[in-house]
Amino acid sequence: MTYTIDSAQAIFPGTRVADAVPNTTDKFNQLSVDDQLAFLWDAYTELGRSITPAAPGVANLQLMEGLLNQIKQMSPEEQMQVMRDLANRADTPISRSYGAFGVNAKLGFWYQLGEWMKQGLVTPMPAGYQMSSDVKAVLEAVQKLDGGQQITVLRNTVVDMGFEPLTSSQDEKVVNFTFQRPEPTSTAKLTIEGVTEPTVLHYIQAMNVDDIEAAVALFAEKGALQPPFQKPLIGREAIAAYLRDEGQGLNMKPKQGVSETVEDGYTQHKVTGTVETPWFGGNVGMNIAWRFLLDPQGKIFFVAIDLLASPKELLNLTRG
Ligand code: 45D
Repeated sequence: MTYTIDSAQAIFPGTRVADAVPNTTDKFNQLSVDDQLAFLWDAYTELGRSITPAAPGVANLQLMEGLLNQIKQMSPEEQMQVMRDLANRADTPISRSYGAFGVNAKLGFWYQLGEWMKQGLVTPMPAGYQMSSDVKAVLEAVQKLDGGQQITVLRNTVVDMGFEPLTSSQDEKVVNFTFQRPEPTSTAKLTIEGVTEPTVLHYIQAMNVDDIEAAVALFAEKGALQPPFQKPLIGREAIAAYLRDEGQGLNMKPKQGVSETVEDGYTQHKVTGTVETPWFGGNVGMNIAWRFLLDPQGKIFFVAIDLLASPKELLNLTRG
């Protein structure tokens, strides 16, 4: 048997991912638009406190300065309408501009609006809004999640906003929104308890210095990368575009793993540990598993990145 991307997805089937994240997102999507904005504002005033101010500070917001200033100058009613349009994915000029932003640009855009809301320059809520019991239920669901899961829910809502024409692709995204690494990454040799496979070690090392090219070169021509809760991205070009948008500034701290030879010279490796996003730095460590399948040439045929259900899952290295 040779592997296909489909069959590769089933390696290490005992891995328990954080289903609570898509479940909570579904509940969120069922709220009315004003309830969604109220939920987000509430969740953000809690979680936003642990955003490291240095992160957006070094990210370049000039990219969308025009758009942001336009919103700042609007009346509170107009500002509310912009936010409703974004949440509704309405086809408006602002919603289209936003839809063309990469993930970190979208987060940076809202970060700036959030700062202005705190300063009273942008309105956070519709006048006279009363929180519905539906919102309270979703807020309670979110409070039960761990920090990594909470910031993932928040991030997904930000990513889903705005209008994207069906023809838009990753390459057209405004991706030159980069982070400066606060401190040079340690040059100490990376070790993962239980895994010595060079391709796996090189992958993590390359990502930890934002060397996307080196990381992508480790993939097979038709290799695939499957981000948390998403379908696999297939081929080096798609993977590179994705990693340039979403993979920069991450601090990957793999701890332990397991390796084994499977069929036809393929090998599989499961590695667990934590990943920090530049937005939250050491304040939030996401519990992550990487499930690698390497081809007989030692190239990455498939890797899934999973957000784990609980810290206990970090120790689940069984093959079954
Ligand atoms: O008023 O090996 C709201 C890959 C509206 C690559 C707002 C990876 C209301 C390969 C929007 C709420 C990338 C897959 C205001 C590994 C409102 C690989 C503002 C994994 C003000 C390991 C909201 C990477 C704001 C991972 C400003 C797992 C919200 C990365 C800000 C995960 C939210 C990164 C932020 C995550 C959330 C980052 C900044 C989950 C950031 C989350």
